[in-house]
Amino acid sequence: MKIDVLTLFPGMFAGPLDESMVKRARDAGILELRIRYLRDYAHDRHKTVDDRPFGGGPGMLLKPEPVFEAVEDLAAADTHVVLLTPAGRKFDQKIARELAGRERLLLICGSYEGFDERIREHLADDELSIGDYVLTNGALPAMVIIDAVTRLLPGVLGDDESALDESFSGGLIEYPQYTRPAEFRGWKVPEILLSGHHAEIAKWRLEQAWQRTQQRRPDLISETGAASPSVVRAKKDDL
Ligand code: 4GY
Repeated sequence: MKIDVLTLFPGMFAGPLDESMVKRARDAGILELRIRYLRDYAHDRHKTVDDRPFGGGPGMLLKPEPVFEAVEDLAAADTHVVLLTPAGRKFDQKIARELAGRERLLLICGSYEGFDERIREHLADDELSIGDYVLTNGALPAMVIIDAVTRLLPGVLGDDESALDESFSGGLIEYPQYTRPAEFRGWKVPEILLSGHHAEIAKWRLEQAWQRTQQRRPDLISETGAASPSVVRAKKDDL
């Protein structure tokens, strides 16, 4: 997969994308990632990328010309062009899977108070938000999306890890997990996990995941596309 990022703050990307799984994916050639500096596409003496909003109001907007030129330079016919903005549809695991299936992405990071509407209207295929808060710019959202998408690319996760990915308690939050020692500062690991009864353990985990999800994230159960009670019951009956 090829991902280009268009940003005014390329320096922010040094670090997070050079570590861990994303680094592995890049080194293996599974992910080809390029950070592009928007100012390189401004041609006046001051490399201007922003301007004041028509009609007045506070702050500055990203002006259309550099962004259009950059996208025309960087995007191929099969490139999915994504604008990062709090006004976009909310990014989640389902969208991560959708993006992981694309050949090429171009992520455009917002800056200042926003963008000229023509960028949104005539360049973007998609607008995504990582959550209902306002950051100083779109660099962190871009990195969040790259991270979530990269671990879904074939060959990035080991077989053990990918088998775990949402397959068992799909759509629910994780069940409690423990490792050694079996007793730590007087706190014991639940007996069932030490029993060796695999079917009973699976049942316990599903029950725990289900209870936790009901308590902490009821939205995951009622929302379409997430865990439905019938799906969870069906899984339980399988055990
Ligand atoms: N949240 N999800 C986000 C963001 C910065 C003002 C528009 C977000 O995706 N992007 O907060 N971006 C803002 C700053 C202009 C972009």
